[in-house]
Amino acid sequence: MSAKTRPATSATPATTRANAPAPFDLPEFLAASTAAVNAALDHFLPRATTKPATIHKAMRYSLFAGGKRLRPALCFAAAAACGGTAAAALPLACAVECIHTYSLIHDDLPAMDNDDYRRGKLTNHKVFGEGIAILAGDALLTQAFEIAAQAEGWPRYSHRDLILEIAEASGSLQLIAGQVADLEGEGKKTSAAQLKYIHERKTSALLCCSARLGGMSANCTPAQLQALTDFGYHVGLAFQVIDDILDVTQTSEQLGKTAGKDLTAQKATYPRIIGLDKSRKIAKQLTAKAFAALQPFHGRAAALEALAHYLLERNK
Ligand code: GRG
Repeated sequence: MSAKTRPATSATPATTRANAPAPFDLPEFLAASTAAVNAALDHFLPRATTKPATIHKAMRYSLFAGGKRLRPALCFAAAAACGGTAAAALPLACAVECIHTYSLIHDDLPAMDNDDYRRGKLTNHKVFGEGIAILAGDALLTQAFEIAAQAEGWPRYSHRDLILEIAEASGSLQLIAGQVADLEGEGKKTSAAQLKYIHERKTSALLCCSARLGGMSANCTPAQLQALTDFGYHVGLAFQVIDDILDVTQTSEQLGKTAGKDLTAQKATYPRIIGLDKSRKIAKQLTAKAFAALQPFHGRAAALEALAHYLLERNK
């Protein structure tokens, strides 16, 4: 990472002029964070030629298909807010991206959402077949724990804490619970409360976990960890509301996946339940709550603020 995008340290000037906050270059931060995580994932994963080559090709195919790398960026940004380094957060940033990619591969399977396109490319099962796609997802899930185990330990957070954090966010009470409720809700009338339950687990849990892991990699205080939890929770919900909006307002080309899928599958979404205008309002309110959660950082969370704003305004 360049000096400009490196997490803030006490040597980082707080202002460029008196009373003016330092401008934060989010595109540069995202580019540096993506480059760092891509290089590290390439290092951590077995080569595509390693036997059995099919599975390693399939894992790499989806992992390097051009995802936005938002969860790693959140992890780095949270580490920076707590005075940590990108280097310490790197294995954890890679681990959450492996979990995320596994969930997308499985979500796209015929038994689930049955999607042909993801990240602008054919889905994993379309290229490698269903059996290998299931195994590639399984292998990425396992790989996440192998990578996380290679992180340093910190005085306040042991490897046990890191592993528990990732397991809980991706287990049957969170990520999987959200997917189960999503599957079971298809074609049924869903209340706003049920929808929130799905969003909290399917989307917010892993985004929240990414922010918390970044904080842990900086040996954050319990108060900072709580602030990151509140931030990640609200930003995660806002992210999913925007995702639902984009599904009905953007084209498949813009999204890199099949647009309008939620409507076709009769999925519960905010636009479907409360309409587009109210959905946009809710996304803004959630983002405001995420901003408010950053107060304990006293202006040292520029990357997190910029990310929350970007996630609200994104168009893909
Ligand atoms: C465990 C099978 C299984 C599923 C868990 C995560 C999930 C539930 C399903 C994946 C599909 C989905 C709509 C998830 C909600 C979160 C979300 C909007 C994911 C897309 O994240 P982006 O936009 O994707 O960050 P990229 O491709 O940019 O990384």
